[in-house]
Amino acid sequence: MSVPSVPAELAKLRETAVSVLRGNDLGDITRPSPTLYPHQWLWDSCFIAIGLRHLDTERAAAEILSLLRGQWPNGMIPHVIFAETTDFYHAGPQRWRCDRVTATAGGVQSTGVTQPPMIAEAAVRIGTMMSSSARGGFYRRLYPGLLRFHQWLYDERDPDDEGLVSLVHSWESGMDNTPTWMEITRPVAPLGVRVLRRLNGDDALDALRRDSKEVPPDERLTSGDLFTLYRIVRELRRAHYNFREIRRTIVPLVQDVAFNAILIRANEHLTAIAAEIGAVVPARLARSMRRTREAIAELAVDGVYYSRDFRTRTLLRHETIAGLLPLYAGVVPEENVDEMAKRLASPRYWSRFGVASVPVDDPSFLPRCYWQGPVWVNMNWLIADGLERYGRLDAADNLRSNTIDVIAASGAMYEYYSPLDGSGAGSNRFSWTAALLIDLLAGNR
Ligand code: 9WN
Repeated sequence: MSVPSVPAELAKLRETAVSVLRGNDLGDITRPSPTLYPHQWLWDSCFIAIGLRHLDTERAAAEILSLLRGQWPNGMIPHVIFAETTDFYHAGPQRWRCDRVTATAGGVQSTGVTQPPMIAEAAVRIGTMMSSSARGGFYRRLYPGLLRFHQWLYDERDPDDEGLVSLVHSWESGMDNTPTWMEITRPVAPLGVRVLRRLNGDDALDALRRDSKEVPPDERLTSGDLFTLYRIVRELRRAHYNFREIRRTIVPLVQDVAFNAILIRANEHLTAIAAEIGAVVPARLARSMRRTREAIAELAVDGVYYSRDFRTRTLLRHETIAGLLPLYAGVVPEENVDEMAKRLASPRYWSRFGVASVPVDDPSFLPRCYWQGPVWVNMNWLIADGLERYGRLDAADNLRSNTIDVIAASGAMYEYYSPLDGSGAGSNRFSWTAALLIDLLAGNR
């Protein structure tokens, strides 16, 4: 496929991105980073495929279809599908033991939770690069599994038919240590963590963790929080990953605003895919889809969107980037869009480098710590897409070019970037940064 015409220095950056993707390619899946994340992640593969389509459309389609190997009989597509590798991952199959509960479609090992449903978006983007007959073939292979996944989201995770699906672990949100989730998660910390915290000895746990060998611990979530997330996995395992049982445990349950916003967009794409192959979305699912569009309004107060505690129905009033994703969903009433775009463009969120994951004046803001402040390329991509569909073209273009600039200035494909000085953090060979850079440089809409 021809390389789009970009200036020489950007062409070199694109080459770096391509080599990162090649280096992380494991055949028909791409790992998010060489040592930190050596398996396949659901939403990572989607963002990766959106970039890969410019290099090799077939390969991009394979990346998406390979997610179906992990599908559970109940329809869930898991957040991680474990690759056959001896590379160490801190939350590997032994922590989940899902093989005791179920088998997967492809006989692969997986985690017992899901991740933001970006599959339909990726599929449609790939489809734009295909001839109509190739696209039809791709969609026909994907559709049955994708449909069952969307049905599972509602049947399992919206048991009271409210229109909003609930998440059972912050890993499902993809924003592991975002303050909203940490606030609701910390009260269920294991006893040891609570005692150490009282003695102010969180650091004592650092020696026990194994996820911070590639990346300094202060760029990831705290050890106390990590051990709490492990505890929640243990609870989920005991509840057989079944929502009816999970409901009866101490596991925090959140109607996550970003996840539901992504679901809304995914539902639209799923409907378009169905129409193209002459399938009919079952009426029950179509009704749930409509309900989500309406129900997300319940999460807004004075134009600001929050996640909600499923059990208590209270809004988790922490302003984060998650609350901007209704723009991507296209559900912000037109009369509120400018206000939201203004908030987003204020120095609280939008430094020169893209959108901070937590506003810089928030007490929990840390510029280089994971989802507690840094700019993430996938978030910039989603928000720019939303701004564009609302016709805010200048804002979308600015955000896209800032994103390219911050990656260019770092010279590497970092996992995330400080909103204060644009310095890169986390893994420096991160696949979705590479893939989305390639997509941004292609200028495709
Ligand atoms: C847990 C792979 C994933 C991303 C998430 C990101 C991080 C995993 C971890 O890495 O989470 O799923 O081990 O920290 O938060 O968004 O999908 O890149």
